[in-house]
Formats: sequence, structure tokens, C-alpha cells
Amino acid sequence: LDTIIARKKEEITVSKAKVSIEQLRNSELFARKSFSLKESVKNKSGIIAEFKRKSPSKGIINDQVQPLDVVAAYERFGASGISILTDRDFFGGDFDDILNVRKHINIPILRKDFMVDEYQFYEAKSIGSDAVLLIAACLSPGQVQEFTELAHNLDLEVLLEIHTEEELRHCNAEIDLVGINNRNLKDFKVDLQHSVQLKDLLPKEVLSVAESGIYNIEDFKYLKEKGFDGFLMGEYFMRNEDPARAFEE
Ligand code: IGP
Repeated sequence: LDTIIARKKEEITVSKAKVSIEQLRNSELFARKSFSLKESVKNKSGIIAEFKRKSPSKGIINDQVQPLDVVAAYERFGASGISILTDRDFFGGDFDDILNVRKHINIPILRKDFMVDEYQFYEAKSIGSDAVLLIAACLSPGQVQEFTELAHNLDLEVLLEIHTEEELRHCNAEIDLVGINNRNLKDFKVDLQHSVQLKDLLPKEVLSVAESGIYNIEDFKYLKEKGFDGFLMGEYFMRNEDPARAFEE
């Protein structure tokens, strides 16, 4: 995680030198009204389906499919939202993956990246994201608060990801959704019980999302029974030669 964050900071320095916040503000999509991920998670399947080519823990997952084919199918089969990785070095993502699909789909897009600088929120908005992920393990509670305000000012919702009980103190009243990651980002171990055990400790009024390691319908049903509102699923769909087929099941 430390390596990813260090690399991310370098990347941001380069981007800032190329494109200013002012220029991002003037981009075509900046003024667009966002879709609400919160509402969509409440009112549809709750599934936030992810487009992910590769990951540090799994290597290449699927680099053959086109983002638009995949996300259009996710939408067709009733996903509440789409999560798209924009980190290039570790996840093989690209800003264009969001930009190019934006005008073709009408459900919220979560920009999945490691957010450590204000600049990235303007970037997220300029490419057509509706929500951003904040990872508690990368931020102080104060930064989460600050970034949440900034996100809301830019008409972006916030999914706060936590992994430990300790990170509950990163929650604040403005957060839109809280995700509990079943995968430990430090050693990549995955355990569904992880989210189930932490769930009871979440503030009751917040929407809860179980993240990672949901690899079959039974896992999904189990977590739904346990009261989760949302389900962030990537590999299960992406591993399939036809991610849409997996969703249809
Ligand atoms: C999806 P999975 O096990 O279904 O592919 O997991 C998603 O939860 C995972 O990609 C993820 C992630 C993250 C990736 C959760 N939090 C933070 C990068 C950064």
C-alpha cells in the first residue's frame, strides 16, 4: 500500500504540471449533474460491479474485454452502479475507461483509485465520475472529512472503505456509503466474515457495502441476509470470459 501511495503522489505531481485545476473545471463533463450511487444502491440490486483488468494480488484478471461491452452489460442486468479502476500502474486502469463509457450508460460510476490529493477530485469530476472511493488506510480522519466536503462541493458522493475496527473513527456524518473490505490491502488475505463481524459496529443510518471476495451467488445471498445494502464485486464478473453472463446468473 505504501508503494502504491508513493507512486500515486508522483503521478499527481506530473498531472498537475500538465493540466491545472482550472482547466479541469472547464472540461465538458465538469458541469454535468451526477447520478446518486446512494439512491441507486437503495433502489436496485445493490451490486456495484467492477471493471478491473489486473490487480497486485491476482495479476492479470481479464485484459481482453472492452470496458463499454462489460459495463453496458452490467447496467442491462441491473447493477446499481459501476466501479472503474483508474490506477494505471497497479490495476491497468485508465481515465479513458470512465470517459469513454460515460455517455453510454445511465447509472452511477465510482472512480476507484487511491485518493490522496485534492487534485484527484477535480480530475474525477472532469472525466464523468459520480462517486469516489476514500480508503481509510490511506488517510487520516481529518483528511476523510476534508475530502468528503470537497467531493460534495463537486457533486460527487463518497464511499469510505474501512478494513479494521480502528478505522471506524474515520467515519463521519457526511459519508454517503461505508464499505467494509474483506481483503486486507497489506497482505491480500480475503475473508467474508470480516465484513460480517464489523458490520454491527457501523453507524446504523449509513448504507453499508460489503467489498471483495464475493465469488458466487451464495456469498452474495449470505451477505444480503446479514443486512448489507451494497456489494462491490469485481473478479467474479471479470474472470468470466463474458462478464455479462456471470451477472445474468
Ligand atoms: C472488488 P473482488 O474481490 O470482487 O475483485 O473485489 C473490489 O472490492 C476490490 O477491487 C477493491 C479494491 C479496493 C481495489 C476493494 N477496495 C481498493 C483497489 C483499491
